[in-house]
Amino acid sequence: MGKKEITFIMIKPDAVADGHTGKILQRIEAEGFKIKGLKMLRISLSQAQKFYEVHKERPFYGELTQFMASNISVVACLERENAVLYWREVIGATDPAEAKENTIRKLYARSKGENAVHGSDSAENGIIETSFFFSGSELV
Ligand code: FUP
Repeated sequence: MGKKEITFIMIKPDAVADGHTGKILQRIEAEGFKIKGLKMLRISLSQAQKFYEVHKERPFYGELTQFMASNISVVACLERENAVLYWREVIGATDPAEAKENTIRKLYARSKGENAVHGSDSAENGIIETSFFFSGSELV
């Protein structure tokens, strides 16, 4: 058996606005994740800019950060064996046109830029990104 790991995920403004929040939370539980923290919020532009700072020089940075601050998101910390890679399998490729059947992005994303969900890319970032949005007392 693999080791338990945490990952940080977001249900982005497109998926919340399009009414997919409940189905995505149901999928999270069906895939065997334990929800360690969960909240709904409107991410500020400065939070979005800081969160995606790694993409600062990329041409899509402005659009991406404005989109993330445009409406309500759901943020969560999930625990599971191999949580980081498993969640990235469940969500599929960044561009929904390239995502496999039945992945969350294939099912629900609007486009490559408005792609329904986020998932950390490493166990280390799972911890860093979780602490960006959650204090210790907000996690079980
Ligand atoms: P992912 O790890 O799949 O979320 O993808 P990246 O970290 O590469 O990109 C982060 C976000 O930037 C994506 F979710 C959407 C946005 N993005 C674009 O809008 N255009 C691109 O070409 C690549 C990423």
